[in-house]
Amino acid sequence: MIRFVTAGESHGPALVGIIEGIPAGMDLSVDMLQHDLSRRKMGYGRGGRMKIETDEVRFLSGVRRGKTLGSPITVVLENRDFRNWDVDMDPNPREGEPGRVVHVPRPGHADYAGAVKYAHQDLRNVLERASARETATRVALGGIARRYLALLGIEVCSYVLRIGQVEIPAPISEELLGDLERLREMVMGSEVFCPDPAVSASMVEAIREAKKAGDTLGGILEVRTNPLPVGLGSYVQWDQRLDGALARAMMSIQAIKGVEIGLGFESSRRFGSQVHDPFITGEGATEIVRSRNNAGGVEGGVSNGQPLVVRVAMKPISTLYEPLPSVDLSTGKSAPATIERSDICAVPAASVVSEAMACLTLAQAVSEKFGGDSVEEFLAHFHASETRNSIRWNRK
Ligand code: EPS
Repeated sequence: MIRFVTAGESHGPALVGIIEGIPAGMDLSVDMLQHDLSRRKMGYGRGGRMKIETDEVRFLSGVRRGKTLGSPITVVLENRDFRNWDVDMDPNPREGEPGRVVHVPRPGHADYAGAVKYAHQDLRNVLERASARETATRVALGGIARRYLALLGIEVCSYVLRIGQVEIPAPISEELLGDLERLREMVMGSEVFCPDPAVSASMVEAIREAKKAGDTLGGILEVRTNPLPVGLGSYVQWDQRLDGALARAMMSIQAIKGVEIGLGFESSRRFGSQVHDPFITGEGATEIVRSRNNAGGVEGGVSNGQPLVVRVAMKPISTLYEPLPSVDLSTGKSAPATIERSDICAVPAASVVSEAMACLTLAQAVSEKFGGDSVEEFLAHFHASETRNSIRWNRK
């Protein structure tokens, strides 16, 4: 079973993540994780913090000489900005030095509910952990999960479909969706990770306008895989459904407000005949294929051999440079919401984080199905299993 936790405050000394359940003998080095960590820092609309952080990852456990040990893997990412916050974030008591306290909650942020819940007087005690800085750790752990999935040939990618009112007008071509490498190149060629260059330019413009107005923007992104093995997840119990696990994983990302699988909400507007994906007999009547993928690769909570398609909606960042009305919790008087340095739009970054969460969730489902303490055992279990779209009774 694969489990993971993260720890660390946004301006504390470091971020830490632990993942266990990755089999022994898998090739793993920090270089393999660095590309995703760099991508997460990119995207037009990010704030000044991204120039400070390098997000270089270090292993503290679980890896030796480039191979996993089967023991828990610990990753650590230093917060370089801590040097500017060492008094405020000092773990030791500091009498008479309260640091930069925050008393006015930002509408839309965890500030208020978190302060009431944990009885904090200083909202910094909430916002430091609620911050999306934590997602750097998820991307590091997601990179480990990505390597694990790659052992089975599973690939995960993502792209941005909408920023505010600017949206890709037509579906991305099937040809491009079928070539994940090319799709990735197109995404990386865009400042906002949108594979359509013209739309990408309009998205950048929309973010620029929002910045000018002291406002922020959200958007929609999509995560997609190549065809998955059949049989990840299960219909037998509510908490084993793969779509349920993916929805939870995506909704756990800061500022995410909606998740759709495949056709998602659109399927509720159509007749069944326009929604469900017909079966077609393939080559030699031993294969079965589908004429479309409205299900997004999951039926009955089980992967069905099609690519997984998950769409994720992100709300606009809640720190506004033209702040909304709020209340100073220390005086009870009206006050504009606190302004903390922040991003204008973090949808491109969220696409990388969503990929990481998809990798982690799929890795959990893969390990549930195939198990294995070593890579050899894991692969032997996989090769002994029925995971292809086949007509079983015709195969002998
Ligand atoms: C964030 C506020 C900003 C973002 C941060 C998330 O941080 P700061 O207040 O230090 O400028 O840059 O994101 C990251 C640091 C990151 O690595 O993604 C927030 O309030 O959630």
